[in-house]
Amino acid sequence: MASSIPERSTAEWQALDAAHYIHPFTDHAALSKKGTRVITRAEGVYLYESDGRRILDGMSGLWCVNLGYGRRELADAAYRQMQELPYYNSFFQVAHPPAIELARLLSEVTPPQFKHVFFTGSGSEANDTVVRTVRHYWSVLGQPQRTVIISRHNAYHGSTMAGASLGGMKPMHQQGGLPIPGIVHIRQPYWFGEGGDLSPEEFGLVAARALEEKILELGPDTVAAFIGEPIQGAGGVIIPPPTYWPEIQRIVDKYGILLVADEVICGFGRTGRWFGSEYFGIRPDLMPIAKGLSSGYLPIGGVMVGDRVAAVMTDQAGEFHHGFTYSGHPVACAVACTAINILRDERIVARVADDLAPYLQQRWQELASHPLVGEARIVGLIGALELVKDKASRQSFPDPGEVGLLCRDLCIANGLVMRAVRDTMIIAPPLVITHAQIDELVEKARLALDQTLEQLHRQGRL
Ligand code: PXG
Repeated sequence: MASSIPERSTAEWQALDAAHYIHPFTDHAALSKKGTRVITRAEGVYLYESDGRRILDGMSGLWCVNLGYGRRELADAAYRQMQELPYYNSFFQVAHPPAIELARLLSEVTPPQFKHVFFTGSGSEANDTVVRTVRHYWSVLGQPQRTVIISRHNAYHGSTMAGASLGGMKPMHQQGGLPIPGIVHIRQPYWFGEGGDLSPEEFGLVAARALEEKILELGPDTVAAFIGEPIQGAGGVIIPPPTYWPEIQRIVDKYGILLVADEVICGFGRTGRWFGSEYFGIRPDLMPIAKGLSSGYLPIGGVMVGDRVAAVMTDQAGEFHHGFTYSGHPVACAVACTAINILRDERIVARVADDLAPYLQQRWQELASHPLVGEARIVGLIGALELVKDKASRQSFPDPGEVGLLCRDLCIANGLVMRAVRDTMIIAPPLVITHAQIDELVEKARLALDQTLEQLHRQGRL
């Protein structure tokens, strides 16, 4: 049978896109002026546009294609499973091998307290599942008043009602009457932007103690859980000072509240450890996962449920009235099993820690001396550059976001996808990137920084 996706010119795709397709997180008036960029194929760490232009994907798609593009084994796993059993559910006391095998594999690669998983179709659904799980948990334990979940400003936990509420993105809250009740936010551990004269270590403690202050303000017996990304991704790759997470762990232990580490970005090797929680030495009770779980090849997410919660949910809770048509989708599970096996067999997480991360770190830090860069920070293969008006005082530009966008567009023109979050440039390349490709990434980033600086001088803005 011929492909259902016909050959069309770039202009034809753009016209059809403008006529029919509502994109996520997009201002369509602005898009239709420019025309969408059309990506037609990809291989390894490179994307190809409809006109054949090659671009180094410094963002692994949307923080997910950790194994790079074009892995035949993942396509084969999907093809085989589609022929064997393309769909069945796990609702009515049934299951199928791919979901059971993936649950087993996850219990092996996650920290020891995790032996159970609840599957979802995405990271957002995983975080909706978190809200329902923690409230149900406390209710079963006879503490139904423990409903409040504490999160952080500028966190990202998804775009469903609960996911966007847990997130701390103001523009998202302003659309649709969010957050939903019972979700409150504390400050983020963003030393570069908010640390003032404090050292990173001092600031880390101050930011963590905001959790204790909030717990005391609300009343400890009303608080169900604290949720945080080990490193905030969409918020601008905010790497907390080393004092932050240990202090958070102390506080959640002291008040007995559940700790949720959102591993949707940090999970599956991004930090050089299997999970960001391991990098920071914390012991979460729940871990939402997605993205790298299938290396982005098919949509799948889940919540790892730690022993403390699993004991209650599996023994005392009766029926949990929650689930999705695609919870544990067999094809997505088969692909995820293969992705995990590739990570293991090719020792990719260790290679990130021992080889790729140290090399990228060294090259990334070279950019710190650029006149526009106020800070270059990186852990594993996730990093950021803070673009500033004045390096010494960490003074930002007057219209946050403008310079970042300029730099991002110049990166793309040079053949590199590097994202801008306000004036913070961020990268999270595939975990299979080579040294030569790291060199290419850094050189293209440097060129874009130089061009940005030149334009700012020309416009008299520096
Ligand atoms: N948690 C975290 C930490 C995420 O980064 C989600 C949950 C939600 O996952 P789903 O699969 O529902 O998208 C995410 C998603 C960006 C961007 O602009 C980041 C995400 C999604 C869309 C855009 O960086 N992260």
